[in-house]
Amino acid sequence: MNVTQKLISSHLVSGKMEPGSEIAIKIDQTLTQDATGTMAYLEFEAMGIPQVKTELSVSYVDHNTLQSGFENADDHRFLQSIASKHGLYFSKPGNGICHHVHLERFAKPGKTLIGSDSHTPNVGAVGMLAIGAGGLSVALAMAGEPFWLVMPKVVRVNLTGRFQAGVTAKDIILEVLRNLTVKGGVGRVIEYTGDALKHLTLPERATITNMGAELGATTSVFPSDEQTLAFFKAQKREDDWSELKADDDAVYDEELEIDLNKLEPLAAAPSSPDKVQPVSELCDISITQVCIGSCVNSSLNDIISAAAILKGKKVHHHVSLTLSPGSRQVLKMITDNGALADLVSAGARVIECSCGPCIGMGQSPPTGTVSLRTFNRNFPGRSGTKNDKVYLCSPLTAAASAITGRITDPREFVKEAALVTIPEEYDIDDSMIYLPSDTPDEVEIIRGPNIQPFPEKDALEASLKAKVVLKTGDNITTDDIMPAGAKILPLRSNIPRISEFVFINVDETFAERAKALGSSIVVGGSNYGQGSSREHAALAPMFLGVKVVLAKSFARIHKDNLVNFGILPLTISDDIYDAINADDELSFPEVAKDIRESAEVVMVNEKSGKEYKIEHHLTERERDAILAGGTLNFIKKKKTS
Ligand code: MIC
Ligand code: SF4
Repeated sequence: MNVTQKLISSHLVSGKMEPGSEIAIKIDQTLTQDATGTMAYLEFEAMGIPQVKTELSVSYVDHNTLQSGFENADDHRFLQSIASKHGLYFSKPGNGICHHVHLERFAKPGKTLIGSDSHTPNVGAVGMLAIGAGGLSVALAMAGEPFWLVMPKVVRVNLTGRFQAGVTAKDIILEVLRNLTVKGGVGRVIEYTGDALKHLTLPERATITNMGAELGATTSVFPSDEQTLAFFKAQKREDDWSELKADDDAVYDEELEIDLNKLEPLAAAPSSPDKVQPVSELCDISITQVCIGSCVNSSLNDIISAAAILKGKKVHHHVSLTLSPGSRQVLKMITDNGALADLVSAGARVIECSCGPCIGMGQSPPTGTVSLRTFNRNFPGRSGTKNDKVYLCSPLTAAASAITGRITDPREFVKEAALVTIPEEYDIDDSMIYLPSDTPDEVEIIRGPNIQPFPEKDALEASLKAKVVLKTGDNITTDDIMPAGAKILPLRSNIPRISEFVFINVDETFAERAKALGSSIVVGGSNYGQGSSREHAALAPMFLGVKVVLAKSFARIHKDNLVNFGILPLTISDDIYDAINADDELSFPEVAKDIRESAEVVMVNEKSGKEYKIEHHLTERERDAILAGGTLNFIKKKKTS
């Protein structure tokens, strides 16, 4: 077996390990972050389970850290109190980005993790099966329920050779994205093998598994080997380590070879992580901003290597350079070893250890200019500036460019290939991680006015007739559906208010029109709902009356979220897509019966009078959820019957 199959088979509770069939796995660990966490805990509360049933569950605060009103601060207090009451660890704001801290302090080879954030696969670096999911799926896992997924194909990415000067782990994942695109990982786990692993440290592996999310992959995974052991020793967690390797005769469904000797510095051009080009072809593009940080590239080594380039130099006068370290551990260590002083002397603006500019929480770039970021996503408008031009690159490319004021090949500054190493000992201080209460009955949950109950939904109607409120193209992201940023993120705990912003950057009349229609349908192209795990991209449209999404294909997490909240996701052919226009009225005369009893749903375009039969591809579990008006309704129904 390969590593993926070993991880799945040791946790399998239902189904067969045949690619494409539905399986359920036992979940050992969960994580949430604040922007998705408040809803996840409200959902968990609704299940009436006093203590989490996982081996470990952690609640992090790292996204909504800008407190420009009461909302975020109130949400933090809610999260802290609910963690204490229900048996969760709580990582305080300032302690770091969830994926980073989880890698340092909690990840364990051989275990499973689901997290309400799409970059949860970050800790696949240690040889665990770590999957991003909607908040409700995480709440269910905390309640002891298994996690359902489609058995993935396993793609082997074989890494050979050694990095040349100026080339890093970020360039590996950009090369994988160039090859496979943002849809190439759908229904797949990306498993890394090869000689080059000997030299690839854990934080470098995490850069690769983290950004595997941009492939649409279920997750990415490395074996647990000597490098893994070295990392666990340095984190003083040697006892948490165990070996996990693929069998010598392991088979894979697909293969990709990458020779590190031939790799050069790469960058993803605006506005998709797979628009990858060699940095050498982008040189001379003038920039106004460089951001170093985000969960994909904010490790100790990432920052030290950027600081080494900037040491003794000054940031170009047209450029604003920001730094957001991945964790307090990293911040403390760059303070002690002088790298922070080098960066500050060069002119860096230091932001706290959080997601920050990555999710548009401040630092939106100036209009019409280029921002160069070490991040993992450059979806349109995500930076908070309309028509933004964000390029994604490695910390070396970022540092070199900050000096010159234009996109710069780091090989202008880095002449020799350096072997990345990790310290023998990291600086361990878990004092900003709080343990759950010993006396949970005495803990009072603190709810500010921002926390609103989540909306109820009725069971699926017997028949449906509704207008197409919006028709979109391919690769619609959850940032398009439910934008984030400093203004909208604080409303994550308040569905009625956040719903006013659905599709606002695509069509600012969307919310108003959808509400006026009462019931409506959205039509999308392929890879609809790529990107984030935010269930608000399903919950808020559901609140506005969206009943069905017709798309050529769906991103995995978003499809689960639609089902979880009772919106019917139907996969349509190119011909059907072409035959539907915005404003058309579509009817589903016997939708509930079709879903209950048949593999197809009948749809009529009332305008043209044409009838279509659409295969719904729903599993039995998904059918039950859709018929009940969502997973939570289904669970409640099951409990009372
Ligand atoms: C993101 O990178 O888009 C986020 C913000 O981390 C999201 C979660 C969210 O929307 O709260 C994700 O990746 O799942
Ligand atoms: Fe935070 Fe950005 Fe990572 Fe999402 S991708 S978890 S917003 S740092």
